[in-house]
Amino acid sequence: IRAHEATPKQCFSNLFPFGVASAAFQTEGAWNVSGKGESIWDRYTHEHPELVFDHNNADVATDSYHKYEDDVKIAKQLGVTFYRFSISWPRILPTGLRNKINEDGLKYYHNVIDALLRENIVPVVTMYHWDLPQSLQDLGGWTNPTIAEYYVDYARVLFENYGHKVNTWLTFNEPLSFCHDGYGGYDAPGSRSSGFEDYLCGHNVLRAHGMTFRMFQREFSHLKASVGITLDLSWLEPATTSADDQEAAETARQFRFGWFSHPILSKEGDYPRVMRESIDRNSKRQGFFRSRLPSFTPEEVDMIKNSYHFLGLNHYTTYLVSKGSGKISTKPSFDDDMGVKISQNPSWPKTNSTWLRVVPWGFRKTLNWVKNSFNNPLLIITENGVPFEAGLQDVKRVNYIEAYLRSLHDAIYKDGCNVFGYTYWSLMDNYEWMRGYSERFGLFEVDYKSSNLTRSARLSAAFYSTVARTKCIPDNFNYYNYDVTK
Ligand code: PNW
Repeated sequence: IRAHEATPKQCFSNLFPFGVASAAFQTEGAWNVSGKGESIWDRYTHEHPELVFDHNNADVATDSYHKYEDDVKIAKQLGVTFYRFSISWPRILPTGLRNKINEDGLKYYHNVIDALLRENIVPVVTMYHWDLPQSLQDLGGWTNPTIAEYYVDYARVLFENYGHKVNTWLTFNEPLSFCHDGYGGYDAPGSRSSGFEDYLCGHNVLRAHGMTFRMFQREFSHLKASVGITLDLSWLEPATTSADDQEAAETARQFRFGWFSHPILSKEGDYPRVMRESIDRNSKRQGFFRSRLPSFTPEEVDMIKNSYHFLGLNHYTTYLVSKGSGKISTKPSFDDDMGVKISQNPSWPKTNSTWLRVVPWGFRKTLNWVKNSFNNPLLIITENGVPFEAGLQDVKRVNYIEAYLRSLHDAIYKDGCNVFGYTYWSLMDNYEWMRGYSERFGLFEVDYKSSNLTRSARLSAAFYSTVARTKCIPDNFNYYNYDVTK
């Protein structure tokens, strides 16, 4: 596109599905209701309210456990093709193990799925969106290798009960986030050690994912269903054109995305070479007898390689990468192993998240990088979204969505990226992990002060609804005459 040309109307194919997403812990509430077990996020936010930005917990959240029919109604109002939500492991298996199945929990998700199907909305199910049963964390959580078997048992319960109604499954949401930030940072379960536990977590998540995919192929091949995994990739752009910064940016992509995508999507399988070499080398320099990054057996490499029908991709923002100092501390860390400097350009527009700036061109670059690195795999955008202040006239959110959709459109129709489906995060405002209720990503605003947690359509809901129904990015969207209350 040349700058002087007016923006042409951009349409996606007639079948291109638009959806919205949510996650169990962020919306359901009812944390100890009807037999649900405690999750690591229940425990963490109850024990450490001081670590949550607004000191709140998700005991009620948007009360979707009781108000799921309202949620389905507003999704219907949008005219979306699908709704991506997650199942809470401890609501189904209160102790994490399948010796005790919570019938009320099973029933709840049947109700959600049936309500969606009645309205012709396709359910897309994430099996794990970070809310691990606390009793499994007491055994070491994702650092304990046995958890992979327990996860397969849980996944089997889901296929057995919902397999005839759900045909799109995601095993995990963003292992980078819950391994790096959870087992190496300040997310639940909290106080772990980076450069160690994050790698153990990643290793067992990859094993659990591969084993689940093979179990699905062996036991449920009669179901017409697809199984994938959601990974997050912020675009990582070299800070300058220097060869050093370009190499640093590629190293960062391999650490942050290749960590999980290379074992699953690459021809060779296993961890990216740069990750293996850097962590082996640093471990040796720090006096360890063996590498802090565990190794797969050749059988595991084969099991994990190609264990997907499609890849889910979450994309929000872009970072700049420059060469690191080459120094490492005696205390191990993922960041030292990656060994680069990451920043953002202060001129990029800010949002209500410190980590999220508006950089639409990064979306197209991300998709092209995935296309070129892994032979153009089938992708669904499982999350893209932005937080702004409360209020229904959210022009800034409309602008974000429009700009990112144009970038996506270019990636598909100019560059040939194999993307089928886009998901806005989120249907409505919800509990944003360590940021509590302070960050609002919703197309619908939630009034946390009202007794029934009223959901109200924002301007962005009207905009996104137009996109979802017409499959086109409107070139004449009227920002001011929409009655967002209808
Ligand atoms: C996602 N980053 O996490 C999660 O899947 C959602 O549950 C969450 O509500 C949403 O983003 C908004 O925060 C991310 O630093 C966390 O690029 C961090 C990043 C991206 C996604």
